[in-house]
Amino acid sequence: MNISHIEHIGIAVKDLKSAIPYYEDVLGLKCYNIEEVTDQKVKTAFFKVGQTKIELLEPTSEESAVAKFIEKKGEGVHHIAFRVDSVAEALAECESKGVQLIDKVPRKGAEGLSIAFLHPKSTAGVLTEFCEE
Ligand code: CMX
Repeated sequence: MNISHIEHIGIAVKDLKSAIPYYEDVLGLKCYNIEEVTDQKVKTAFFKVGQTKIELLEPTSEESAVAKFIEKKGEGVHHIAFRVDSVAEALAECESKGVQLIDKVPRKGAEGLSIAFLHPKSTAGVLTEFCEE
């Protein structure tokens, strides 16, 4: 696979309104997009840091993976997302190397990207996402 850079770091928060002021007023970043991803049951807020984005994730349902994560571990870093040329190819390579996939085929994520996740039990404890434009 060809990873070009870290596309984003996903951070689980209880609510965007309480978390955004830290990123804007303390770190001086600008929230340039707020978007709900109904498929993933989250509302997201994006900030650019060079080529990489910070993606804040607020759960919109108790069944959301992010709600479950916050309940278990509290707010904090939830996943890391790598930008690849082809999510399908990256998944095929991971599967052939014995990595457990969460998504067998790419699906639609925030900002119109094609995305897929690897299971944290196969990736040294870090929920890992691939993204393709
Ligand atoms: N990072 C690291 N480990 C995680 C994790 C995370 N984000 N989320 C769960 N885990 C661990 C749990 O701690 C647990 O470990 P133990 O068995 O040692 O306790 C194990 O994975 C199973 O966790 P669980 O709470 O029982 O949750 P599930 O198995 O039901 O789901 C997962 C876990 C990763 C499969 C699910 O969260 C998932 O499918 N995630 C991918 C989709 C997603 O996270 N979407 C939200 C973001 C969307 C976006 O960016 O737009």
